[in-house]
Amino acid sequence: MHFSTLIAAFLVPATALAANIIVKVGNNGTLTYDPPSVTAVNGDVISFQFLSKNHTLTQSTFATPCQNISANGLDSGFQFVPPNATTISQYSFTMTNVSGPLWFYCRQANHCQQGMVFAVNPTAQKTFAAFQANAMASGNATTTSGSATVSTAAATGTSSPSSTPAANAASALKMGASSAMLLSGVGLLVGLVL
Ligand SMILES: *[C@@H]1O[C@H](CO)[C@@H](O)[C@H](O)[C@H]1NC(C)=O
Ligand SMILES: *[C@@H]1O[C@H](CO)[C@@H](O)[C@H](O)[C@H]1NC(C)=O
Ligand SMILES: *[C@@H]1O[C@H](CO)[C@@H](O)[C@H](O)[C@H]1NC(C)=O
Ligand SMILES: *[C@@H]1O[C@H](CO)[C@@H](O)[C@H](O)[C@H]1NC(C)=O
Ligand SMILES: *[C@@H]1O[C@H](CO)[C@@H](O)[C@H](O)[C@H]1NC(C)=O
Ligand SMILES: *[C@@H]1O[C@H](CO)[C@@H](O)[C@H](O)[C@H]1NC(C)=O
Ligand SMILES: [Cu+2]
Repeated sequence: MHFSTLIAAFLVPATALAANIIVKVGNNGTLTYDPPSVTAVNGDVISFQFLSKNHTLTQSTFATPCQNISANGLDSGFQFVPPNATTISQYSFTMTNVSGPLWFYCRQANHCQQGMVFAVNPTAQKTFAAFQANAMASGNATTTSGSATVSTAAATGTSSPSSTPAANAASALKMGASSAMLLSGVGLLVGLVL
C-alpha cells in the first residue's frame, strides 16, 4: 500500500469529525446566541464569541431553562464587553462523551426570560422553540401557574435532570474564557451594561 493512501485513510475521517462551531453572543447588541441552537457530535468544539454587553453562557435543563443545573454545570462567567472594545473574549468547550441535548441560558438579569437561551442537539420531543418558550414564561409568573405546571410535565420524558445533565457537564471539557481576538477601534469602559 502506498504511503499516501495510509495518510488519507487516517487523516480524512479524523478531520471530518472535529468541527469548530462558532456562536456569536450578543451580536449587534441583541440578547441572542447566533445561531440559537446547533447540532454537534463528540469531538466538536463549540466556541462562544462575546460581542456586546455582559452576558454568560450557563448550562441549565430543559425543565428549568433559567436556572443553572449545579455547581458542575458549564458556565462562562460574566463576559463584559466594553463599547468599542478592542478585544472580545471567547469561551469554548469540547463535546466529550455527551449523549442527549444540552441546554444553556444567559444568567444576566432577566435575559433568559427575554429568550436568551441556547441548545445543543435539541430533539423532536424537546425542541429549541419549546425550551425558549419555557424560558420566557418562567420568570413572569407571580405564583404557581398553569405554564409552570406544563413545563414540569414536559420534563418528565428525560432521564433524571440531576444525573444526566450533570454527567454531560462534567464530561464536557472546560477550556476557559481567556483567549482574545482583535477588533478594530479603541476600548473604553463605560458603566454598567445590561
Ligand atoms: C449587524 O449590524 C451590521 C452593521 O450595522 C450589519 O451589517 C449586520 O447585518 C448586522 N447583523 C445582524 C445579525 O443583524
Ligand atoms: C449554580 O447552582 C449552585 C446550586 O445548585 C450554586 O451553588 C452555584 O453557585 C451556581 N453557580 C452559578 C455560576 O451560578
Ligand atoms: C464608539 O464608537 C462610536 C463610533 O465611532 C462613537 O460614536 C461612540 O461614542 C463610541 N463609544 C464609546 C463609549 O467610546
Ligand atoms: C469517555 O469515553 C471514553 C471512550 O469512549 C472512555 O474511555 C472514558 O472513560 C469516558 N469518560 C467519561 C468521563 O465517561
Ligand atoms: C416575560 O417577560 C419578558 C421580559 O419582560 C417578556 O419579553 C416576555 O414576553 C414575557 N413572557 C410572557 C409569557 O409574558
Ligand atoms: C456584569 O454583570 C454582573 C452581574 O450583573 C455584574 O456583577 C458585573 O459587575 C458586571 N460587569 C461589569 C464590568 O459591569
Ligand atoms: Cu445576557
